[in-house]
Amino acid sequence: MRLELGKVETHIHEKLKNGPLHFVLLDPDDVSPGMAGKIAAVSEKAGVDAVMVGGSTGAEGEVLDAVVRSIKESSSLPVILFPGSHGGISGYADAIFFMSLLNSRNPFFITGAQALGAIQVKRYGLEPIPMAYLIIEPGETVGWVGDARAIPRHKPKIAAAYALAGQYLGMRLVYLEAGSGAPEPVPPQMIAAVKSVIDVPLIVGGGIRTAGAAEAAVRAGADIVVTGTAVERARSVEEARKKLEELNSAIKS
Ligand code: 1GP
Repeated sequence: MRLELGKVETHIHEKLKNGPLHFVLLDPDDVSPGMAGKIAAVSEKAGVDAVMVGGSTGAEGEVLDAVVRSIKESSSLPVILFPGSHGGISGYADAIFFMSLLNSRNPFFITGAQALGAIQVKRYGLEPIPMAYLIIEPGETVGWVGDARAIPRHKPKIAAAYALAGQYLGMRLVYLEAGSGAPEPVPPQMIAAVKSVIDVPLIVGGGIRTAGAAEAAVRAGADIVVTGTAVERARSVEEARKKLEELNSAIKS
């Protein structure tokens, strides 16, 4: 059987030909379905390329379904699940980052949750996109929950080794994660070191809240920049729109 890339992954590759992309992450534990829909609508207008939905705690079941459905009703952006475990699967999304937390100490986050979720992904017809997920210090909640041996910020070679191992294991994306709300994003030197050894697209997220930080990530080699907290913290839809435009133009300038 020949494996063909799915619709969302193909779309990502097509868009990457024109430059770096901006994905917005919405955590159903932090945003209501109504707000998620509104943020998705302004994200699309601001030029964001996809919405990721997920989180480490409480992003499951009805709450998750309601957020995904609201986003689908309010925008035509692809919705990609970003699950904390097999509980983070919703049949209403378009695709799922089928991710393995490679530097976890706990096999549950490397292959266990994946085995528990695989049949459901197939049943729902979700497009799985295999991804190497690496936690960089400080790692925040996902680092703690995922029992990660967080890669030290000053050790870019360790990140590069894990990223290349992920690619050789067949993963088609690498995600460097400092953790949602991290005080500092992944260091540019580490992004550059990883970029220099892999051929698959590189996603970077965690702690990117300003145009300067987004620009630095792209300059260092990030293909896709993820922003979550910066947008979720906005006190109004108008404030979210302004933040999204600022981040989006920094990523694409
Ligand atoms: C977290 O990388 C994402 O999984 C986004 O992080 O919330 O800090 O933008 P922020």
